[in-house]
Amino acid sequence: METDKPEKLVLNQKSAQLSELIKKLRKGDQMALAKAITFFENDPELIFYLQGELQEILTQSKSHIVGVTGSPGAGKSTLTDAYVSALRREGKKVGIIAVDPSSPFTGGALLGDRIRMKRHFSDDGVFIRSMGSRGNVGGLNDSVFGVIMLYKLYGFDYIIIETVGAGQSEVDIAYVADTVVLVLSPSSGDEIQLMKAGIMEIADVFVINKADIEGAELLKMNLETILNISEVCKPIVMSVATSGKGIDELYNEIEKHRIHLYETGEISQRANRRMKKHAEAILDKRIQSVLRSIDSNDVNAMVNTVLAEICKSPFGG
Ligand SMILES: Nc1nc2c(ncn2[C@@H]2O[C@H](COP(=O)(O)OP(=O)(O)OP(=O)(O)O)[C@@H](O)[C@H]2O)c(=O)[nH]1
Ligand SMILES: [Mg+2]
Repeated sequence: METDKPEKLVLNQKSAQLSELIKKLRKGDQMALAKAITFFENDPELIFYLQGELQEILTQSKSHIVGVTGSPGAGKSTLTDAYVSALRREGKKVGIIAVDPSSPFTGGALLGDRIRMKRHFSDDGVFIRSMGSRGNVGGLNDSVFGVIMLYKLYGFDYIIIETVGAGQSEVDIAYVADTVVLVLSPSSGDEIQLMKAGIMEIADVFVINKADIEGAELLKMNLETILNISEVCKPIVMSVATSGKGIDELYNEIEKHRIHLYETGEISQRANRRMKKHAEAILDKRIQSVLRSIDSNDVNAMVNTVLAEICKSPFGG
């Protein structure tokens, strides 16, 4: 009688456990959701055991993915907190992914502490998961895709992803979110943000937060000038996240954009773009693991072959 290899048994066991967790999380069990996320973080390939549900997610889920990005300290977490309150008043369920560039991948206490949505902590219509971005070019951790799928299975109406807009991550969020909110503030040296290539394209809604401090109007004027020159028409919301000023307007602008995506059919283009990025992330992991599996003696032999080729070439010694 043929027996299964040990790896296959482990995988079967894992997929059985994952199926069980998925059954539970679909009934609203947040503990099961947290455990399922950890499963994915450890093994992104488990995604392939979601086949049946995957179809359903893709065809039926209307969870709207909002990316909130911007300079460090611009007020992203405070703004997200206020926006979540507005969504909760409408009875919407919200899943949050907070990406912190400095926290190691431990389920991320760091940002969890900072975001500390005190009011929402005991609210079962809200779930917060933070993740580190360390080791990932571009800031967003690859497992963001798996978490999104699990959030969709759970049935969140809105999925909010907060990323610090350092380096490339503003551009990355554009591959993941349906609506990108770019938070600028007069205290964050955001004149520089405005000059960055690509920023006009990725933002769907601009927020000038900290409208209560000096420089906010000037920042708005500069942004308007740049948008005019580029012949781009996008909304600018002025907000004071700490007092809740401007949050209703932000809510409305995101709704308008959401409706626009459905009316124009762009929503499926964005979903396809996200799936493609997901596939790329999985492929990248596979390539990395193949590279790691190459024996060092083989690598030495390959180096010697290349060395010999160089020596034979007209440029060689
Ligand atoms: N004056 C003023 N302060 C604000 C406003 N919004 C946020 N802050 C303060 O700005 C600081 C940074 O706010 P956060 O919400 O943590 O900013 P963040 O963009 O999430 O920061 P990182 O995640 O570290 O990049 C906090 O001390 C907030 O209280 C605002 O509208 N006006
Ligand atoms: Mg924050």
